[in-house]
Amino acid sequence: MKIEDVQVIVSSPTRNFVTLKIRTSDGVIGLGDATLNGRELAVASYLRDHIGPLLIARDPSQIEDTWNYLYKGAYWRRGPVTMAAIAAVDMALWDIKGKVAGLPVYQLLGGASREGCLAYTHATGADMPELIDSVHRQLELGYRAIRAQSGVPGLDGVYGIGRSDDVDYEPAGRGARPSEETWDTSAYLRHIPSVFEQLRNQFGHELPLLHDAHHRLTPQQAARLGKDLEPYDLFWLEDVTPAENPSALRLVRQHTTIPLAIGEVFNSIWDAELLLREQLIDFIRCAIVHAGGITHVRKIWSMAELYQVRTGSHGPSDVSPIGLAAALHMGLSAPNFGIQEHMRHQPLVDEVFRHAYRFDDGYLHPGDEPGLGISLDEELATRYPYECAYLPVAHLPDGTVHDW
Ligand code: CS2
Ligand code: MG
Repeated sequence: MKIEDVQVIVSSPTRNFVTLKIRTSDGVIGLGDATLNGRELAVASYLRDHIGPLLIARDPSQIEDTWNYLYKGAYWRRGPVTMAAIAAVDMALWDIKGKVAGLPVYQLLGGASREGCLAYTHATGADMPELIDSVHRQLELGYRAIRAQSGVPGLDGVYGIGRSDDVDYEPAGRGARPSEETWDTSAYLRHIPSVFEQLRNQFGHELPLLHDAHHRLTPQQAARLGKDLEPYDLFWLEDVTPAENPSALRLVRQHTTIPLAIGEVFNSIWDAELLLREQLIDFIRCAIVHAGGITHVRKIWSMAELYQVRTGSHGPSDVSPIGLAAALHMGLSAPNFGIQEHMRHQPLVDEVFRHAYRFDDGYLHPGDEPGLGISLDEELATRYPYECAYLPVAHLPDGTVHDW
């Protein structure tokens, strides 16, 4: 069997997705997610112009070899664009391997280690009453772990605070330029502990609560936030400092016992290596789509296992259902699975990407269809062409561009 056709489909059923479709000489189709929020077309070009032609006539069963061919062969390694493109090829090849074997991918990865993957979802509110309502809504939907994000008094809008439907949280509207948000770390640090105090008073101490700081703090500020939140027993505090400096977490770790999670912007095991080896984190959060696919993330997770670090795959709505399915097959089988992020996709997205995975009573299961368990309605997808959209840019009140 040989790879006969490689297609890149960029579509925007409510938001942009880049999808790779590989067809073999036996007519088996494999799908991969290559979505890089705000930089989608760069990955599409990498796949179309540089990777697609190299895949023709290769043996689709040689997943590891193809991964190394694309990674080592290019000379230019790593980076989100390269690694998302390689990830898409990798997912599609695992999908094909599962379909050929007649097995769901989790069976190829060693079989189930648990009955389902514990999921957390987002609750958001501009103020406390809104946030409490949002937590209630998510609990009613069946979630058993909640990430809580809140508005900050004095700031107009804070990234991650959703609109009313709890599904979208990026700024409404798309456009040729990113929107701008004002950020004030002092106001944030003063406010957030009281948010978790009120959530604990309202929902008790057993509900796992998570919080995302979006890389906006210095190590000293992160240490202070961790200490201030300790009484509220968070499941994790996410992305406290900018991700490209792993040693920043040494200082944070020295000062707080709050569990730390990081990794959604990582694209290689080398981003995680020091954090794992020095046990500076408790959860590794790489997205399968942004870190080289199943083949590479499996290595990151195996290294994490040695250091008692559990997984917490990135799974917001900009990861397509294909990327989420890949995370669930890995999550179901990995010994050190921790939790899976789950932001529901809009109904139209679920129509374009029909999926075998299901959410039930707080847990996600990848389903038992052969491969990843996703089928793409291409005709429907092409009715929604790409629209330019960016993540917002954060700046301080005086206009200085800020980390995020
Ligand atoms: C967030 C993401 O889900 C998360 O934890 O940090 O929403 C992230 O901001 C987006 O995926 C960026 O594309
Ligand atoms: Mg995050």
